[in-house]
Amino acid sequence: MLNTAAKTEAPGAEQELTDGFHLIIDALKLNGLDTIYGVPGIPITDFGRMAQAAGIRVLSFRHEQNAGYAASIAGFLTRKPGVCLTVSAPGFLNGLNALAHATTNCFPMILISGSSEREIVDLQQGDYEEMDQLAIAKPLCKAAYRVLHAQDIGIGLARAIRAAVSGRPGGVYLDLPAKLFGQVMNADAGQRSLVKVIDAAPAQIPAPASVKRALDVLKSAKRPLIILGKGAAYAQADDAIKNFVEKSGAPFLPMSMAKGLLPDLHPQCAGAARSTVLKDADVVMLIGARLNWLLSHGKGKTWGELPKKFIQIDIDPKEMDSNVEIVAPVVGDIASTVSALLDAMGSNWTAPSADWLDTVKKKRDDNVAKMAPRLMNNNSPMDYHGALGVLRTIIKERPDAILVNEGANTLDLARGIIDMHQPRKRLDVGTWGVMGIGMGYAIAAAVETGKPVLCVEGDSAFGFSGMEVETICRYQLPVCVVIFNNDGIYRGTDVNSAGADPATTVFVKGSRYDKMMEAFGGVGVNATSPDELKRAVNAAMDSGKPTLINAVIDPAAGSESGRIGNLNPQSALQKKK
Ligand SMILES: Cc1ncc(C[n+]2csc(CCOP(=O)(O)OP(=O)(O)O)c2C)c(N)n1
Ligand SMILES: [Mg+2]
Repeated sequence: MLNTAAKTEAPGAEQELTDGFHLIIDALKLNGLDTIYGVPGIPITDFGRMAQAAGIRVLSFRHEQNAGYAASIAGFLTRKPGVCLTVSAPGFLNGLNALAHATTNCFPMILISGSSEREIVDLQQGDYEEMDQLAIAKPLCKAAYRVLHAQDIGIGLARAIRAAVSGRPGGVYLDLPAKLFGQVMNADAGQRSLVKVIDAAPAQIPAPASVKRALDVLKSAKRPLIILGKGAAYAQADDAIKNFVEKSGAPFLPMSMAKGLLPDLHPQCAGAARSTVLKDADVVMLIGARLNWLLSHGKGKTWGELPKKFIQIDIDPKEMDSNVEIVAPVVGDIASTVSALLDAMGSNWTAPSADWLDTVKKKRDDNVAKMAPRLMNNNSPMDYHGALGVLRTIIKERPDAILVNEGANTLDLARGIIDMHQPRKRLDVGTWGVMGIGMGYAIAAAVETGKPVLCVEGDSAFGFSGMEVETICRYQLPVCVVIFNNDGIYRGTDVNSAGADPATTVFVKGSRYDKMMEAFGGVGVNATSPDELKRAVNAAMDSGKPTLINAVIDPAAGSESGRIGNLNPQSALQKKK
């Protein structure tokens, strides 16, 4: 229903009127965009109030970057663009990091920012929060649009939605100048100007010849491997993907956010035999995974000496041959492509040789057995393994909880140790390895799914979004934040050999992050052993109360940059200690 603003006062000219404020709200609602993550201020404060009054859920954050990350992961979880709302210039810039992150990670998101007066901005006459936001946003997103007239709001939002979700999803910027909100127009004409986007992300059916070629290559494999990326998780084609992987009989390796698409404890899962399968596979099928740095670009030491053939399934044709030759490119959306593959496989697909499957199984079982005793230690202060062993069991017992994870050691070790059992339950730093997604992701995960959220955060990682614990308390969200507090970045033991200032990687020793949560009425716990940690997390997950657990980790337990220390530049002049 149209959200009519007012009637004209003029006698004899009575007509229903609407305005920019109401048209934006109507356009969002018409397209099912019912949640906004943002920070209020000029010129969007009243818009936020009105949207809330009109039934849109408007979540106010303490910093736009966190609201932006929330919107980006909402997009990943729902396949609808997550909406972030900010003020002009500084608020816009704070949101921009998340918009670029959404684009890089292929999450659909729309950053809507209010902006200052065009006439003044374009003549650079020094308006309040003056900035040519559209020009700045353009290189960082899939598309950027500005709406100048109330009658174009419907089309503007329709374009933004389509750009965000169609093809390879990504971030879209929508610039709404202050004046637009107050523009008045005839209500009927306003309603007619709105656009309900039909089939926003149309299926992209792969060419049958490309499907056949891919299956021919897969069939020829002696040691096949399937790699599932977060694109496969995003597709929400969970049953088809599971059927395909099982029918192929091939070992599969989930990328971080694809963990749980098939359970990590599935007999074909090669997660615990990663280096073996990457080295020894002769045919590798990528499903919604890119050959970027996370897969060592498909070449070099990680991939071993043996020649490999790559099959790649991706919605973006440009992805093919990005790093190495793809002998069987299949361009299409993942749901359509995987069902086409399943259809074309027929009913008598031959499983890979027992030799290959046994090699992978043996490696996996050996690695799991090696790790097992370390996960059961009850050391105090804790090491990563003791603490993560406890969290692994908790997630196994609560497989529908959502795990948010960031840090260096805290990230890399949790990724390897905590098994995931259901699709889209692991949300983490993504393609850039960015710190700061934690509280924004946790808030959106709770809001969008209604499931309990367990956030496993390095103490440094947490600091990037820590103030949002107030937001978590304000909205009473079922979020349990566990901070792996090792007094610093990677380790808490560095000393500055040159002077009085602390080393660059250490924080105040013995900090009590749990007190932050108590300041806002949440539950704070200081846990010094795996047993204490287990009790506190279970209590938080049972109660659903906002909780922050300061998990005291041995400051000497971590390693530089977690598992990616090799990416640090080295000089021949100055060998690192
Ligand atoms: C936005 C951003 N800034 C800086 C970094 C560099 N960085 C990578 S990991 C990390 C923090 C690691 O420390 P912590 O979160 O405490 O995890 P730990 O290794 O100590 O468990 C930082 C600052 C980054 N990845 N992203
Ligand atoms: Mg740390």
